[in-house]
Formats: sequence, C-alpha cells, structure tokens
Amino acid sequence: MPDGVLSNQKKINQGRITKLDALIIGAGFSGLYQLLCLRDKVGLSVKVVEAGDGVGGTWYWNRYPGARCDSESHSYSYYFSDEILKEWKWSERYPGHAEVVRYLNFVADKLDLKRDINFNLRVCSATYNASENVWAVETEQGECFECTYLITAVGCLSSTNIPTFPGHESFEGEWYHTGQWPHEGVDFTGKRVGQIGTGSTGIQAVPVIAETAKHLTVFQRTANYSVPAKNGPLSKEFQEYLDANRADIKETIRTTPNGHPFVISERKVFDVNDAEREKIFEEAWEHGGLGFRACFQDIAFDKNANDVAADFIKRKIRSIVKDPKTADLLTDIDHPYATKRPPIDTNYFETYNRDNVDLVDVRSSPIECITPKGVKTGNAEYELDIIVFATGFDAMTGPLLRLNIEGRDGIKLADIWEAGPKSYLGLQIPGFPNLFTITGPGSPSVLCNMPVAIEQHVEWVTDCISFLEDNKIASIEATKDSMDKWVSHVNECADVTLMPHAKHTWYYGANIPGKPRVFMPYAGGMARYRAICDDIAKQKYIGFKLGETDTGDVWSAPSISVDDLVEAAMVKGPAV
Ligand code: N01
Repeated sequence: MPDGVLSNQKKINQGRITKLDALIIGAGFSGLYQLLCLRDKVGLSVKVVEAGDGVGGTWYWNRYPGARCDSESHSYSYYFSDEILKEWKWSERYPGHAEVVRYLNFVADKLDLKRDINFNLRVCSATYNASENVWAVETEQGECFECTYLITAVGCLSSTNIPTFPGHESFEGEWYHTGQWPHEGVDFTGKRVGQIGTGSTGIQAVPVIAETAKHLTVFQRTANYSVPAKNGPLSKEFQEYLDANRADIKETIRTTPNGHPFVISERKVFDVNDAEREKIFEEAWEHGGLGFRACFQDIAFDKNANDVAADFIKRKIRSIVKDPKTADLLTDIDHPYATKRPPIDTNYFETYNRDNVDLVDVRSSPIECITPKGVKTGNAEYELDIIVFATGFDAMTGPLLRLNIEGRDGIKLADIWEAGPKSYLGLQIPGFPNLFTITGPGSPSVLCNMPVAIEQHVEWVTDCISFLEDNKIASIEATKDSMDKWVSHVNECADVTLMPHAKHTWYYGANIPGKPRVFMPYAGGMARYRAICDDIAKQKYIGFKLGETDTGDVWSAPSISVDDLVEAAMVKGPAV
C-alpha cells in the first residue's frame, strides 16, 4: 500500500488491520439487512461498524418524548422474510421508538447478526487505494479496516443540526437535541421547558413534554400542517387480516410511489363537487395518517388542488385551537401542504389549549441569543430550566460527508459535492469505485416508507456485488455522464411537483447555513425508480464502468444509452 494512505493512527495500528471483502457503516435497518445479504447469500467476509452500543440506527439515537414512526407498523417492517413477518407482532398502528429498537434487536438476534457488528466505533475516514483496489477505513477509536466493497448505511437523518445561537454555552439549565436524546430519559416534572422547532419531531414531542412540564414554551419559526395519526392498539382482527394478506400488502408497498400500504387515489380534487370533496377529506382526516395526501391524486402537483387540501387542514386547526391568536399563528403557513415533510400527530394542536403551554412566534421576532437564564427573542426573554432543540438534521449529505471519504486520486467527496450532492441513482459516485451509498441523495429514500427504499437498495447492491464476484470483475464505478443524466432526471422529477414552492426545506438543504440549495431526494416515485434500477442491472450495469476481470480483460457493458433506459422505465404521469 503506498505511503500517505495511512494516517498516523493507522500506522500505529498496522498490526491489527481487519481485512474484509465488505465493510458496512451503520447498524440500522439498512446495515442489518446488507450484512445478512452479503454474509449469508453472497458468502463474503463482512463486518458492520456502528457508533452506538446497540442496533437501531435512527431509532437508537431518536428517543425523544413521543418519538414514533409515521409509517404504519405493519409496513415499517422487513418484507424479505415471511418467517419474520409471521413471528413479529406490532402492538400499535404506529410503532414507538422503543418497539422499533426491540424489533431490530429481534431481527438481529434471530439472524445471528450481532457477532459481525463492531459497536462503539465511529468511522472518521475512508480512503480508496487504487493500486490495491481497496478501501482503507479508520475509526475515531483507532480501529482500521481494509475492504473491497464499502457500503454506507448511515441513514438520511442522523447528523443533528444544532443552530448556533450566541450565548448557548452560557445557559445554566439543561439542553438536549431530539436526535441525541439521553438513553436514561429526561424528567420534565416541575420544569420550565422551551422547545425550538415544530417539524415532524417537534410536533410529536410537544404533547408529551406538556404532560409533565410545569410550563412549555414552543418557539415556532414556520407554522406546519399536521394530520391526526389516530394511533391505537392493533386489534386481533387486524393482526389476522395482516396474516392473511401479506402478499398483497407486499405488492402494494412495492408498487406505490411512496412505499406505503395504501394506493393513491386516481380522483382529482376538482373531479367532485364541494360537498363530496369535504366528505372525502373528512373521512381521510378521521382515518388519520399519511394517507390523507393520497385521497386525491393531484394534491402534490396542482397548486389549486393543494390550496383546497391546505384550506381544509387550516379550518381543522382553527376548530381545535381555542385561543384565536394562537390559532392565527398555527395557520399562518407559508408553503403548500406536503411540500415540507407532512407530519402526523397525536393531540398536537389540542395541546395549545392547555394552560401550561404557550406558542411564541420567532419568525416576526427571531431568537437573538441564549442567555444564562433562557431564550431571548427580539421581544422578550423566556426563563427556562430545559431547552429542547427539535431543530432537525443536516439531512442526506451530512451523514456521508462526516465520514471524510476520499476516492481515486485523492478526490474528496466534500469537494465534488461542494455545489450539492451528485450521484448515479443515489447509489454511486464517479471516482469512488465499489462504494455504495444506501438511500443516498438522488434516490427516493426520505420520500418513501424507508424500509421499502432500503430493501430495494440492499437487494440491488447485493445483486450487483454478486455479479462482480461471479464474473471476477474487480470494480464498478458510475460514469460522469450517467451521473449528470441522473441528476438532471432528479431535478426534472422534483420540478413537476409542488416541492419547488417550498425551497426553504431540508429537502433543499436550506436549513443548514451555507449548504447548497439542491433538491436531494428522487421524487419520481419508488415504483419508477425500482423499474429503472432493475433495467440497469439487467443491461449489465449500464451507466457504470466495470473494472478489469482477474484475467486482465476489461469488461464491456452494452452500449444502450442511460437516457433511453430512463425513458423506457418511466411510469406514466408524475409521482412522489
Ligand atoms: O426537523 P425539521 P425534524 N430558529 O428540519 C426549526 C423525519 N422524522 O427533526 O421550518 C428557530 O423538519 C425549523 O424551523 P423552519 C422526517 O422526515 C420522521 O422535525 O426551518 N427555529 C423547524 O420547525 C422529518 O421531516 C419521524 O423555519 C429553527 C424545526 O426546527 C425529518 O425527520 C418523526 C431554527 C426543524 O424541523 C426532520 O424532522 C420525526 C432556528 N435557528 C422526524 N433552526 C417519524 O416518522 C431550525 N428551526 C417518526
């Protein structure tokens, strides 16, 4: 290995470099399944490195009050194993964080995965060595690995965003970010709590914190839509329905645009009269959950249709919130419905009717600083014992960039993504051979029910690595041309939705100062994306450069254009 690839720490540890076929970073939904596939199906030597001391990924860290999945539990599951589907019984319509962690432990134990997971190791660099065709990976703890294939399974929302407020360090109380919640929990009893942020996380946390806090002040910068989750225990009849209909449910989640267990209606908002429309919205509201946006086909694409849905939700908020000033603030929403990730809630708006809860508008009067006693806005100082930052994440690119990935000829991922993330299929980047980014930017990921997106990626990567191994091909690397075409397709797909009406969202990277404004996920729909990926694999990985075989031959892929392939796989009509 050429000198210079090894850092000082690695030189110290040279004697104990673990050499592997594949290394996976992260032990959440993606990492666990990827380990199973590469170890037990392909037969490679594989390890997972995980920063936490247990499995769970996102769910290991996000233990804030009220943390609960917005996808329905029966669809927020692995579907690759009928046995696991049969054995595991979810208790509620939406799983709370503790139940998801139990589920992932159950899967990891059942499949004997933990013996190949190295916990408490945080990767701090990954460097490609072209002469050896290996990745050298180091952890903060000084462990070193060398592998042919490097797979990031680091999640999209795992790099926390704590805004810089002057005086933060002077605060005399306690403070927490929801994404780094203490495992022992936080006792709010008798405390004056301030929560900054009203995204999906904040909306879940408010009602639960309010139950025990002496007083809760919610600092809202952008008002948000939310639809009731209507959570509750799963009945015996529903469990029986699930057992009898697994195959159909699997078919639905794998063929709908967003991987949820419901089909988007073909009906448009103005296809029906006012009374009928109101009835449909009312039923969807009563049923609850993310299916609200699926009750008409055009809510995500037609501004006039969206305005009608938005108006319905605002009227609902007004009917719940008793104080007119608070209701004004909560309904002063500056973006179309679902152009920011649409939250669902349990008693969020109802909580503002409690005597111990106040809403503070920090749009008209922003937070100026944090003082030793609390939070100071342009108008007032709020004395607090605890500050909760529900301020989100450096989404999608943050978790990848903090790995300090360096590819061929010393190119840094941070440099080539300086103007925003670019990749082919959200899976591979030119200059980074044999590196696969599960649910990376440019793939459906956060616009989809995550386990569905994850299974599709893991299975695609597994097939791809099997293909390389079977044909003794040394490497696979996206070409620049295919990456550029994919990036323009990603932009095209976003542009037919209403997403560009809300450019201040984390989908565009706008929540992080200085981050380039680029729409990151693929809005063309999971079904279309799956078809494109399948075709690319069938066409012997068109758009990728395949490295030498072990006989020195260079593998030649068929020369069908990526454009033709994307076009051929297009499902008619827009989809998110
Ligand atoms: O983060 P967010 P999140 N001053 O970025 C505010 C997933 N998720 O953790 O909108 C004042 O959406 C910010 O205000 P604004 C889901 O994909 C899933 O809530 O930028 N306020 C906003 O209100 C979701 O989208 C589930 O004006 C500041 C909030 O903080 C994603 O995670 C549950 C501020 C951040 O909202 C992220 O959601 C929860 C400042 N300086 C989350 N900086 C489940 O399915 C930020 N804010 C379970």
